[in-house]
Amino acid sequence: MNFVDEPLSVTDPKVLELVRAEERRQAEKIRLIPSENYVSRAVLEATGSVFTNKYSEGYAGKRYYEGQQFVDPLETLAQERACVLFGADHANVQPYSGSPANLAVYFAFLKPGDKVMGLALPMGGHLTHGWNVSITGRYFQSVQYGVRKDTGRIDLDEVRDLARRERPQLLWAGGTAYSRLWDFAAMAEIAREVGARFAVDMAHVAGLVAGGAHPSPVPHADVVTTTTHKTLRGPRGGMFLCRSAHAAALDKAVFPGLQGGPHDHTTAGVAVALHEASQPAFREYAQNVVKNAAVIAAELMARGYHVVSGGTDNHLILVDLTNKNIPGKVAAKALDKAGIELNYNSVPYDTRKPFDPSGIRLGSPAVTSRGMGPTEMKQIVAWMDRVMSDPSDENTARVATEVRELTGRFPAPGISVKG
Ligand code: DSN
Repeated sequence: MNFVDEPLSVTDPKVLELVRAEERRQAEKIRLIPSENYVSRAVLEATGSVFTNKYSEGYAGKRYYEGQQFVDPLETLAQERACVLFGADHANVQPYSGSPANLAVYFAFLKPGDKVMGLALPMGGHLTHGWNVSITGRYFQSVQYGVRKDTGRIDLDEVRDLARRERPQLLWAGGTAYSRLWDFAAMAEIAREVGARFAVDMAHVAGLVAGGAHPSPVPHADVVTTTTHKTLRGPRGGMFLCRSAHAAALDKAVFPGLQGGPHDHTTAGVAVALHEASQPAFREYAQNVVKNAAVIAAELMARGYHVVSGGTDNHLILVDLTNKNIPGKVAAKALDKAGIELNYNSVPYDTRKPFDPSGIRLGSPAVTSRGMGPTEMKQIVAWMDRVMSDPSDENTARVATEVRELTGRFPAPGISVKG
């Protein structure tokens, strides 16, 4: 047999071993990183398909390579599904991930040196919304808004005042550690008043928007960007949705502006995920994500934890551990040993450094995809509290045993091994 026909177990057992180990890890752990999830077996299958062999620079009907008989209908199907699901005029499913999708917005709408305004990274924003270490904060002037110290929430009066003073050309809404609803209509109004384009990065909440568990930014924004792998539960990828008037400029910014050939195997997985997201079961999942996050936040607060902004409206919870005398990183590492995976994170006005911050960030998408509900959320918070109160190896080992018993009862989607 030619080596190309051998299974992975024969060609590269080392890699297979790592794949199996990662499957087991994902099955055995309680995964609470709010930007992660489990894709379905169908999404895995489509993403691992022979579309990985194809080049297709260009767009359907106008490619720079031959052999597009099946790529064109695939990409068109994904675009149509995205437009129907989110009520958009136009969708582009080619961005490799969220950051390239966001860069396309800059390339389409701004010139280097123009001004961008977004939520600051330490306040819950994203690097690509103008933060200084990102190309978006280096090649563009950037002004950043924050959240109020007393409420942990965005104050629209402050955003409006800053926008009036600074007159940015681009205003971003959206973030990575903001647990409250955005008033997209009000943000759009501010952008209109100062003559800025209004872009929304809905990467974290795209699945909630699709499932009707979060207001949609699509009617309000010039462009909406997203990743496809967070709450939306697709393969790792990116996408944007926009009005027809902006479609040509934004498409051109993705290709040939920023990228070469789209990852057609990812497009296949995205198409499947968009189909799944249009089903009634996905609406139920989205509602349950929000319900589960609310239970986690309430249980943490009942145990004296400082949940930033006093709760959550979405899938995400940000906790300031200062009053518990345990740094975020120490907590996250002890919890990981106990089989509870989340990430250490800066909190607004953090006095500690980003690599050793005061907080942790967690969320409910992956555990909800496993079918866990309020009872399990309460149990998870009880375990978290036990670990953070006593991060010793003996204690984390005891909790890890109990965690594995729970995860064994909730099979991980797309993974055949038992927990
Ligand atoms: N890295 C993503 C997150 O974890 O939120 C944002 O890009």
